[in-house]
Amino acid sequence: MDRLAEMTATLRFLGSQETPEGAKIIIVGAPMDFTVSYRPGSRFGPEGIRNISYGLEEFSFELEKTLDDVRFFDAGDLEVPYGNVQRSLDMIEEAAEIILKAGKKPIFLGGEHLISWPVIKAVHRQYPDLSVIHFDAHADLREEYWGETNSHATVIGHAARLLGGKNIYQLGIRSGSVEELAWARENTNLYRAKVIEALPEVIEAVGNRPVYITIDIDVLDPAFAPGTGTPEAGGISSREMMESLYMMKDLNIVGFDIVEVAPDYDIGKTTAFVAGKLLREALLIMNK
Ligand SMILES: [Mn+2]
Repeated sequence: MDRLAEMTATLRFLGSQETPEGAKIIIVGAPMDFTVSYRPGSRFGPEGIRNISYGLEEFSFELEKTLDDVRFFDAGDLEVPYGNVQRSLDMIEEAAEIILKAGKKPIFLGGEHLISWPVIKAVHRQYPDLSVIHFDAHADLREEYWGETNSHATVIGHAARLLGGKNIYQLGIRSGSVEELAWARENTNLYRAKVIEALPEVIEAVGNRPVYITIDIDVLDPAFAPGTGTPEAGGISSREMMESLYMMKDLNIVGFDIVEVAPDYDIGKTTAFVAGKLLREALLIMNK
């Protein structure tokens, strides 16, 4: 944990402790956006989310819980070497490993969606019966994208091959290739465009097993989350995403991330405000 304590942070998320001592949840920013297929900028996501967090209440009106009662530490951003994908992924995995070995729960802020892959790898080592609940507009099941196997379009494919695809639940998906759709039908649990209608079945299937939740903010309709690299029309509302999180509050959540927030496209910081509120509620739900 000393390594995380030494990380420099100019700003920590609302309510964070100043040191990792006694924290049960650790937030780490992974400002990486080197493999994106359209417009970059999610490297500024963690900073954008922290910035707006001071516009939120510590108290969740709906959960009736407050961040004051959550022992968590926002370690700041990893200093990923820009352009070096493999080294960056290794650093993210190492950070996740440190958190898990210390008996704490990791929350990662992207960055592009590929950052979930090294985190899921580390969490899976700790919890071999891990399931993943994946909120996204995109299937992210490609084997390679423009010749690269490590891409934000391949991340869930990697996870599915590691965990077994039937342990992957994909919600809100409304974009992908014909091959991805066929592969998903055979190998994962993909609920096309559906989120809240599909969740009761997913929650029942996961049961008490450890679960990792990954939220690509583009699962929301661009009307609710314009600040992202590859917006996709026809998504859910921020209300539906909040309700979904509340529905999962009794699950055994052992890791969590929010990815693909790109503040430079974020009119009125709308997307960062949604992501920040989701993060606050996730902290409150994971505080067990
Ligand atoms: Mn996506």
